[in-house]
Amino acid sequence: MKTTFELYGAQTGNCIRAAIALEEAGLSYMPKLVDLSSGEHQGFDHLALNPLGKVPVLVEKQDGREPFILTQSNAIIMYAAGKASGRLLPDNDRNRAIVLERFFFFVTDVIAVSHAAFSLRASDAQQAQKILTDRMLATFETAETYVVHDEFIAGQTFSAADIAGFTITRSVKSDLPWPKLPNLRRWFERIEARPAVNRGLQAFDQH
Ligand SMILES: N[C@@H](CCC(=O)N[C@@H](CS)C(=O)NCC(=O)O)C(=O)O
Repeated sequence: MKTTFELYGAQTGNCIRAAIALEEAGLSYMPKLVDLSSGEHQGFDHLALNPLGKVPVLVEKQDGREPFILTQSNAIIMYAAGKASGRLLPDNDRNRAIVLERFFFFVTDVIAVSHAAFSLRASDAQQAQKILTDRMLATFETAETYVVHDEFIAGQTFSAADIAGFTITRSVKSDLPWPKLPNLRRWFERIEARPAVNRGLQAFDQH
């Protein structure tokens, strides 16, 4: 049965994480650029895919079946992992649990706090924004401990935890206290050099 994937998205951390997961899982897909600046994500066609009017959205098409539509970047990463037999999530229970522990560390303790701080940017709540930003930046000292002895965030192999860590590290790169994070710096450069990561970073460049 022929299967095709389309990934609707834009040049944002959530979309790039989804694209990197598909790339690292070895799934070929067609990136579909959604123009957020013109409000395309609030148009009829996009709302039919995601009534929340958000990206990314993954659409899986198979001959003779209704398209399968999946929203939420983290669900897309997990779906890609399920199709990649051990490449993003290890088969071993304990190894998988550690990957999930660190994946959710980045998703809930770092990315969510960063988004909360960002959402206050246009408000008068500058003090609250600073508290959240400082708390988010401080979490990178925990991330540093993950890569003191291991090459990747959750052990000796690349995983979904590296994907979650990479895009947020990239987006706050200029604000991080790098002298305190020497192992994290080496990890970041290692991830940045991966061909699949590079393809994911460029997925929404010119499509
Ligand atoms: N929790 C969602 C968040 C999706 C989200 O907020 N996407 C942003 C781009 S990163 C978006 O579509 N923004 C347009 C808008 O909210 O109007 C996910 O992880 O996919």
